[in-house]
Amino acid sequence: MPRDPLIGLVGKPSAGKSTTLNSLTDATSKVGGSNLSNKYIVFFYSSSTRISALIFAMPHRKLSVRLSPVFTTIDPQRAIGYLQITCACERFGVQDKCKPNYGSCVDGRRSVPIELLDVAGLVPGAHQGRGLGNKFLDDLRHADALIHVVDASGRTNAEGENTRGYDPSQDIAWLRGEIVAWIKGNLWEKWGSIKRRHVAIKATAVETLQGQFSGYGSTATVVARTLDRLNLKEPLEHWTEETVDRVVGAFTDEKFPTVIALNKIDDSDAYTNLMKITKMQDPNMVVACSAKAELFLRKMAKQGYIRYTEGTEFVDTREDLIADGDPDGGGLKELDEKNKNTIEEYRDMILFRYGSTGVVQVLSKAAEILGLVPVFPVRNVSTFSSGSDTKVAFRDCVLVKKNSTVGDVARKVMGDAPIAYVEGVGGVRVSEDAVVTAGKNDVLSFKIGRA
Ligand SMILES: Nc1nc2c(ncn2[C@@H]2O[C@H](COP(=O)(O)OP(=O)(O)O)[C@@H](O)[C@H]2O)c(=O)[nH]1
Ligand SMILES: [Mg+2]
Repeated sequence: MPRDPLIGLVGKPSAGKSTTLNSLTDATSKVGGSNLSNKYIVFFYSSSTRISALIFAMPHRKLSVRLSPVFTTIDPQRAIGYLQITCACERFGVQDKCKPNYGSCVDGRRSVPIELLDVAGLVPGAHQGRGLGNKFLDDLRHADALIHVVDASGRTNAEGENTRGYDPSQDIAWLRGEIVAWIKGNLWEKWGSIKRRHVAIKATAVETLQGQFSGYGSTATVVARTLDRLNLKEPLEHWTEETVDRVVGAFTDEKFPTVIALNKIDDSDAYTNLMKITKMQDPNMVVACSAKAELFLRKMAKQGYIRYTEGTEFVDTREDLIADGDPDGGGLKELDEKNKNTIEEYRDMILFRYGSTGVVQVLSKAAEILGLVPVFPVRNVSTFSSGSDTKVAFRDCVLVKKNSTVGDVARKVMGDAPIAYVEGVGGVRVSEDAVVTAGKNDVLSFKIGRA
């Protein structure tokens, strides 16, 4: 059964992992309804044994239970963040009827829950067991993509201790190097016997490597893509150590695609580092952000001091709204001087300069490199409803990885229930082999029964 995607936050101590996690988790969007009596069995989250096991201590995942709304923090390191996507309701002009079970949808901008993992404890030398090295690397294997949180202010050194003028571009190379060294170490240690077995059983390179890499959550497809990318000529038994290094490097990039979050852009020292790193790295993989600012803005919004649209530059205070002609100031509370200044500063340093705090964009970027496709399982493909209440549309949304088929989605959503056929928009039958993409085969109704 396909797992739910999991995004890991990595980075040295004090880079801002926990702050980033909290800022993405503490969503002002409401979380689901406590409608446990809903009879339609949508195995929405039950496909994830982990979550269901942790929350309900449920022995079997086929239980038709919806998650209770209190699922923001699963354990100190795991949390549910909200990924912003364009909802299918917009395409069909039913924004008014759109009522997500989890997350929210405002005018077609939908916040979809996604699991995040704070992978703490990485320090240089982790692969040799330094710090929480082994624990870190063990956590890491569950992640499908990584967000590397980098302290772009240069005010913390490689170990996360206070300093000034540290070059944060070093962290980018160093972190990937740790992962590569860990995987290489495990492989190289046994290389002699791996080779002998490979020759003796006449295995393919994919089979042999997958045997070694499955522990990192790899699949044969990932290994095959890695080898395709390298286009190696020599058979595995003749690989030199240098070839093995290249294989491990390519596998790391394939298995752990990484977004670089250049954090702390509210700090005056960050700007030059930012310019430098954006020039060095694939600009498409780098996002500037301020987790601290995002956390602050969400908190102030939640407490009724400001209006803030997450992921945008739009912040309104009571004063702003009064100036705009609303004598009631939108019903917002009056800010004290200190918080007023902080908001002014964030506007100047971040919102007007970068267009947003960047944190929402960090998560979107991670979803993009993973190629996550939002799919909307419905009961009825005309009303888009999930239950008897046809006035409510698009209750559910699941995120699947790119190249997933309709059949993959069916198993994720329906578990082992026998599917008679699958209906798409317009009542057309959709093959279980059809690939789901954004806008195509992404609104599906699974009909239970024998075909
Ligand atoms: N200026 C600034 N400080 C931040 C930002 N994000 C985190 N911090 C601070 O950096 C320190 C370490 O943050 P934390 O999230 O605990 O880092 P972790 O060790 O990577 O989890 C804390 O004092 C945070 O307040 C940011 O965007 N800007
Ligand atoms: Mg932390």
